[in-house]
Amino acid sequence: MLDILRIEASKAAELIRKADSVHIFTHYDADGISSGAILAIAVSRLNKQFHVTFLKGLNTVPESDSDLIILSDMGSGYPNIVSKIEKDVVIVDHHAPVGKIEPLNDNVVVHVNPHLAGLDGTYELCASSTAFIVADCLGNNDDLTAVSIAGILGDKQKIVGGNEEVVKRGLKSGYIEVKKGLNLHSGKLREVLQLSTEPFLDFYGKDEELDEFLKKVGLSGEEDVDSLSNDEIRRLANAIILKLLKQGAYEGVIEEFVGKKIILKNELIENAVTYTDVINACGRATACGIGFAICSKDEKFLEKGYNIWKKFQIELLDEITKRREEIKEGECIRYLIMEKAPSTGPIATVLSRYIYSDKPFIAVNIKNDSAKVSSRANPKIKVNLGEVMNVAAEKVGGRGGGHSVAAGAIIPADKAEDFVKEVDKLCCAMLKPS
Ligand SMILES: [Mn+2]
Repeated sequence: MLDILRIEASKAAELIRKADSVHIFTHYDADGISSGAILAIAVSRLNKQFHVTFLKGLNTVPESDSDLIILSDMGSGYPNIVSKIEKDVVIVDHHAPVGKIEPLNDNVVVHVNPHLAGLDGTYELCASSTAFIVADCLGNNDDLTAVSIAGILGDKQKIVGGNEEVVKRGLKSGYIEVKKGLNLHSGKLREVLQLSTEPFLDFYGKDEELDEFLKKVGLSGEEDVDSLSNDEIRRLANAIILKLLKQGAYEGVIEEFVGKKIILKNELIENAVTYTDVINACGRATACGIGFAICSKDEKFLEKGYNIWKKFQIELLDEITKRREEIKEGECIRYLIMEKAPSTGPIATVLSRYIYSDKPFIAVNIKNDSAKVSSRANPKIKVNLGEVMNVAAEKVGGRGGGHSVAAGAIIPADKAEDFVKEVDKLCCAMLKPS
């Protein structure tokens, strides 16, 4: 199924082989960091020089002294910028391509994107699994299938289609293993349950509740999650499912964490969930280089990475605890208007998936003149938030869009209340058509 994508990937490989030095510009999230690492490692194995720059977005024309520019996890949506690059360019991206790229002079642009190969780039191929296809054309890089897991999980994609082919290769070559178990972090059970946000079990700062929960399950909390017996895992899984349903979680989250556990046999962090979260936290903490070093198996940075992740997790949990008190209810939505909060998306994701899964959830974060909006729903709620964000934002002089269950907007700060009212109205119209 990846034949057409491979044709473009082999053209990319040809350009890379021709260059003596390569400059990779990549996104700062887990998919960006891991795809950048896959490409950099594959390039370095050909004894070529490489540079990596992490970006929040492609806002200006990237400049470099290297022979070739690679844009990773970005580029497909910015034909005007790509068309101004004064070098040969390889794009390795999975975002929907927009417009037409017109290379300067006789420069060559190779565009490796699942959408252009008739494949699904939303759930079935991310930048890092696409980057693996390019790496695969450059030599034997089967070990990098494990690195691509960080992008697949980080972008909340599924292990189906193209991703599944990449993972299968990893399984076959022994770099990835899938075991029965729970998709929880590794570590001491008590701490894992308390700090977990996927799933969010609402035990943070609630020691007594956690003690009682552990007592019922018949565990002390001092156990290492990875060495629990099958029977203990079964008891723990049942108790967690019950807890999730009681606290209002969306049922779909249950199948995500029960059943399979992905192990990365040769990576610094074997637990795929922890591996992904550590890299993601490094990106969010503007420490992309540390995430990159972990993908490159540089042990010196492992402890730093763990510390960044733990700090990130605790800050997120503190923020969730604080903001929960401030949630308001519209007719058909729940919403939160915050000022200068450290993040918007992660709060909206956790609260909408694990506590308030019955209505669309809108988080507005006002920062100076503008406000950033993140909205979340699940397949059980029949709304299209991408459309809602688009229409409501335009009405107040902003812009928005996205997927049906996860979308965002940027609006003028003084229009936050008007915007929320408009969103409520639009959601009601979709939920209760007259
Ligand atoms: Mn991505």
